[in-house]
Amino acid sequence: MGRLVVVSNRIADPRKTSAGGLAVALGQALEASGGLWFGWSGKVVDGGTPGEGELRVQNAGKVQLATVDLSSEDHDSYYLGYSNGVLWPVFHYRLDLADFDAGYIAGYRRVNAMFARKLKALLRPDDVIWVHDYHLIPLAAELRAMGCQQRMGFFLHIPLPPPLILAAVPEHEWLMRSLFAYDLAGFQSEADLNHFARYVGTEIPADVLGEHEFRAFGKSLQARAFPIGTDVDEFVELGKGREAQDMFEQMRREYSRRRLLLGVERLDYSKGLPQRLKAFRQLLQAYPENLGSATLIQIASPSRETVDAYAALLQELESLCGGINGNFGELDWMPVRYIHRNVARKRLPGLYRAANVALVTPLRDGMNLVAKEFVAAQDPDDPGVLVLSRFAGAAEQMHEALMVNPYDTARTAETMQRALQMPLEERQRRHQALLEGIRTQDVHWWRENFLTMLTELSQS
Ligand code: ADQ
Repeated sequence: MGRLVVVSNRIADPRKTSAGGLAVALGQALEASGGLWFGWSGKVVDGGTPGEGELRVQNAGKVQLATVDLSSEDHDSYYLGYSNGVLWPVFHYRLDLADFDAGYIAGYRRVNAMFARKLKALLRPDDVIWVHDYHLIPLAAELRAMGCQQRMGFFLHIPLPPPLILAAVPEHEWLMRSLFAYDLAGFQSEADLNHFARYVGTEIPADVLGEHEFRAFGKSLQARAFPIGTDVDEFVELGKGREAQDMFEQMRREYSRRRLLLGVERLDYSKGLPQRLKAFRQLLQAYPENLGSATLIQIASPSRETVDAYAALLQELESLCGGINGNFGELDWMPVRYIHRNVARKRLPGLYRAANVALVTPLRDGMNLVAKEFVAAQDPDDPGVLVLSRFAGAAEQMHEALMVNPYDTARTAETMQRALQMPLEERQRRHQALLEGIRTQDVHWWRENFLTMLTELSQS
């Protein structure tokens, strides 16, 4: 394989622990090939020229990190507007929250074109280019228009909705057409791949050549599901560190007389937080033996708060938490601890391990790595129980979790109760099977699968 070039909206220095499993896994592949990671610097230049941004290249070990700034106008239209105001809600099936402002698409195209221009100057002929996520769908088409012949793959980290939902995006044909500039498109789940195949079969003039091969606009495209995993070994190691141990001991001390349920996510409407809180309220109502004991720790880190839908969600959550604590709480017991902050990655394994039950109940999620990290962090002799939404991509793999429909409040509460009461032997059996699964299909497996397929295509 030639040099690997990774392109994503945000980049991370893979040497830092805060970077997370994905960055570490990509970092390893980049390091092995002396690769390049290209993306937005995170910096917004007030009053900067739209479609222009300063390029900076620095070395992080053997890897080159190349970043570009965004003007405030580009940030508003490309990032907040089109990526997070149109694609994120629609791809999570939330047409009601999409803001189809006609001005956003221009910014989305402009930034993709600018990234392509800046990146092209850094490319070598035998590079293999791997583009990540919904911010950058048209990047390959922009590169191809400038004559780039390199192999290019794309991976979508979020779900791909069914054709008729996708078709609500005014530019859906253009978006899907630009996917055909890649050689390989990867999705999180078989369900997403199936949506893609149906879209291609119905919405554009295309030939479905096989289960994984499609031809349209004079181009062939391979498409497959590559479910992303977590770096299990890295996470287990992190769990042995002082920060994680301290966290675990602190939680166990503080909640020695309680049963802990835990939710960890970015504050996002796709994660099903209000539905979860309502189910927890139902748990307290329907199973009073939990009063004075069951405690939900809900970590929801701040995310995209300038977008309206997020401000509304924040208010709803605060009101639900206040209602539950006010109605059920005692002087010495608060049923919900809601924390609107990030938890340092080094402490996360300790928090997961201290919990009796993890609630991973998104309404829609590409994969959900919290589910996998929770399993990786457990003590195999006394593991916690994973309650998982059937609408997370992870549900296709993690069959031994307790599956729920997060819209069904009564059944979700019943499942929380079942999780809290599960006998040790059943917990161990389920955990062992889950752990085996996430170990076999970890983030390195995911990366290798994708890159092997992309490079094999290169040789054909
Ligand atoms: P996210 O929507 O961000 O990612 P997820 O996969 O659950 O969702 O989490 C990604 C990482 O963020 C995990 O490593 C997790 O530990 C960390 N994280 C989340 N909330 C945190 C918090 N409050 N404090 C500290 N760390 C936190 C998108 C898609 C997912 C897909 C991933 C990877 O939406 O479906 O699984 O990309 O492809």
